[in-house]
Amino acid sequence: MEVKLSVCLNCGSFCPTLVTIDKGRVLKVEGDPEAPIYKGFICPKGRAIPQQHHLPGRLLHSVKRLPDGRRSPIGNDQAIDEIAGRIRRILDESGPESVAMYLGGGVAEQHAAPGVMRAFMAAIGSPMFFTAGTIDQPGLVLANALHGQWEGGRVHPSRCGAYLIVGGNPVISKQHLPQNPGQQLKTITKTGTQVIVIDPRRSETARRAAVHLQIIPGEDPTVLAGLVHLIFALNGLDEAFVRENTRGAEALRAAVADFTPEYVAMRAGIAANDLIAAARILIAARSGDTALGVGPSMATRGTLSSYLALCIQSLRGFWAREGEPVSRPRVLLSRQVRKAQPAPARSAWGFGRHSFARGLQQTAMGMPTAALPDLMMSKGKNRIRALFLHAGAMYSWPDQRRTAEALGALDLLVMHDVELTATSALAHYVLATRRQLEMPAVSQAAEQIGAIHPGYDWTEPYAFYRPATLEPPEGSDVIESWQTYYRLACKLDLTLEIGGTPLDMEQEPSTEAILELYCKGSVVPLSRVKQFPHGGLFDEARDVVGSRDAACAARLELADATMLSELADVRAEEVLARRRVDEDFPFLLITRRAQESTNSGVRVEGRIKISPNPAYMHPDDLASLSLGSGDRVEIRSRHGRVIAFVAADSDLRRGVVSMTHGFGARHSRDYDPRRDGANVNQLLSWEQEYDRYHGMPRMSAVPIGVRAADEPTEGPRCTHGGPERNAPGDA
Ligand SMILES: Nc1nc2c(c(=O)[nH]1)N[C@H]1C(S)=C(S)[C@@H](COP(=O)(O)OP(=O)(O)OC[C@H]3O[C@@H](n4cnc5c(=O)[nH]c(N)nc54)[C@H](O)[C@@H]3O)O[C@H]1N2
Ligand SMILES: Nc1nc2c(c(=O)[nH]1)N[C@H]1C(S)=C(S)[C@@H](COP(=O)(O)OP(=O)(O)OC[C@H]3O[C@@H](n4cnc5c(=O)[nH]c(N)nc54)[C@H](O)[C@@H]3O)O[C@H]1N2
Ligand code: SF4
Ligand SMILES: [Mo]
Repeated sequence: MEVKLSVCLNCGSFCPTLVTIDKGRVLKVEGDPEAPIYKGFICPKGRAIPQQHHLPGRLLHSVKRLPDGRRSPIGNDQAIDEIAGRIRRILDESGPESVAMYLGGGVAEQHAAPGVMRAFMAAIGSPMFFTAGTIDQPGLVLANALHGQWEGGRVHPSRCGAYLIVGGNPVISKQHLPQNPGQQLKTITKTGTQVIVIDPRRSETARRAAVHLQIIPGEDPTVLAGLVHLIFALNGLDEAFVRENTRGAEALRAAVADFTPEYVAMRAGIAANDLIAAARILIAARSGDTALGVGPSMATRGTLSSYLALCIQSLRGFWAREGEPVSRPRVLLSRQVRKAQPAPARSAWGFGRHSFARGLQQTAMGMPTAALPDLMMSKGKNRIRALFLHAGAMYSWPDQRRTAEALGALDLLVMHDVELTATSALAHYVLATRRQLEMPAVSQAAEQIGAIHPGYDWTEPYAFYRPATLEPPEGSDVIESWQTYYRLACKLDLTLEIGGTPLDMEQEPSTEAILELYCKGSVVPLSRVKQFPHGGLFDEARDVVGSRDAACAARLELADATMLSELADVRAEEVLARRRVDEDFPFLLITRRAQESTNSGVRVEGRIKISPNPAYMHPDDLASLSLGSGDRVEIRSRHGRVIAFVAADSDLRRGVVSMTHGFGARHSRDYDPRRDGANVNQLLSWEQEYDRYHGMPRMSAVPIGVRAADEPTEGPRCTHGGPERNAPGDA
């Protein structure tokens, strides 16, 4: 028996762990008490790694789907040979744009993969690289472009007097408080940070807030505009900061003039005094920060909500000033000079590819995922014929039926997986993949995400490197995702480049060598980080915000024309028509993450109790429908229906139903809502009130109806007869 240091990759927290192993069997995973920052923290998903690792249905060999639908095992060398042949033919016949790649949650544990995936696409000359970023919080990135960025970065949490959390629940999701979030929240509130939470649910995070605005879903732009209005009305501007660093304050003041506390309260279903209390916290604080989760993003108008949050920060001067600590110090990335000055606004769209259905286009967040199903089903020249898919699309994309149709229309679908899921069951080739304990991991992965999304990374100069903890099972033939793309490139006579350095295409590099290349020029050399097996804090990477350039004339934009015109639309619209609730669809469905799962990829069956995804409702709403906790229900939207079961949750606003995504019928298994959990994405459509630019549709604040459903007479049944039915030949 031995105990090895490792790290959990089941979410973006990267908790350091101690793994007890006996003869290749993982017996126990605990938090590492000696690791800095985390203080031994670990959640149930980390403790369940032994069950996850020894999943009974694990793919130990790749499989190929035969034309008649049966599957046969195939060696990885043979599989890659065949895939290369098919890709070469598709490239010859239809050109590079007919080959696409989608990077989603599937690569979360494959730290070497994203860079090699991008290098492969660059080498074949295809721009069709899509990511989950456009069904997550694309508005954060677009709003940053429109507002301009403060080069000094955000305020370090230890200095925040106010912290505004909008539609996120870090205590469970860890997004925005990525290390031991409960402890982090306790520490900041103890040292004087006042937390404001805007959420239709009294979430685990909202419970600790000084002010909780329990709004009607979808009203974030209204409430944020109301806060901006009050900052002006109560003379809460940081006048010097606004004068020196922004433009458009007067236009913004005019644009929010009608978002009075009375109007906002009436529309968002909150008390005007609570809104005023929240504004007073923001105004009284000398410094602060805002954090947006997926709630406002999925309820549409995520760019506008993100933009208004940035405006609040700039009106209040909530940015790291000269001499203050850099809030996300770089360790395994190269040093970035941080100055106390604005970088000017830039285009968020309109610069890239426009040739997508419904006017969708490439934006600052990349290619629009919403365009992918259309492209796969296109009969035209723009058809995508081959897709490398790293995600649980059948669970996580809106409209499962369309997803199945689109994936089914491909000439070649290649997936990596650790088991056959409803998604990988559709692939022509499923490449059996190494699991997290079988690959090295490095904190740079989170630093990279943190450079795009402020909810990840560390606010101290922390870094870790962990070698693989154990070898794959004997007799298995499993691969890492990056190796697929490297080996395909070799067969296609392509040279891959990482950061300008060509890879050796004769001798396959090790994963370590790939990670070394990613860390080239980092503030702290990777070799030094490797000397700290528990992970370390690297004081030489601490940094302070430098002074402003004398010549800097850039300003943060408070009055972007598109944003202010969207805000005017919000104020002018008929609220109930916009909300689209009526007699048939009286409830609003919202998102929530659960402690026991991460998206569709992490659902460990066995020791921990799986949350089977109940539809949470307020007890009074249940009573009004004569329903009780545990009752089976049919949930309908204007686009689909699912069978689920309800549970009482008095923390919800009335009229709201809260469920988790990523659940649904498992491959080759009849569907039982109490065991599998309903797939909420069957209720969504790509075309429902989609964002004009990046295409993300309405995925929260979705109007639904709920009614009692009969219990099945003879055990579980596949109620949506969908594509996740057994493929012919499955045992
Ligand atoms: N209704 C609703 N829908 C949502 C959301 C929501 O809040 N509500 N959230 C959205 C958000 S924010 C996101 S980020 C997406 C996340 O959704 P996805 O991007 O789909 O991520 P996962 O579901 O985690 O994908 C995990 C799956 O990827 C596949 N996979 C591919 N390559 C690999 C690999 O190399 N290794 C492994 N282990 N698996 C691989 C496996 O089938 C695995 O089960 O969902 C989005 N969908
Ligand atoms: N345990 C676990 N952790 C995860 C994940 C997971 O699946 N499980 N997924 C990871 C991923 S991919 C992501 S992107 C992050 C997401 O991290 P978060 O954004 O923190 O995720 P959620 O828990 O879905 O929080 C969304 C919150 O928004 C609220 N909400 C819903 N609609 C609205 C609305 O219209 N307005 C407002 N103001 N609030 C609304 C919901 O009640 C909920 O509390 O989490 C990551 N971490
Ligand atoms: S799943 Fe849990 S243990 Fe694993 S990294 Fe996330 S918070 Fe830590
Ligand atoms: Mo996400």
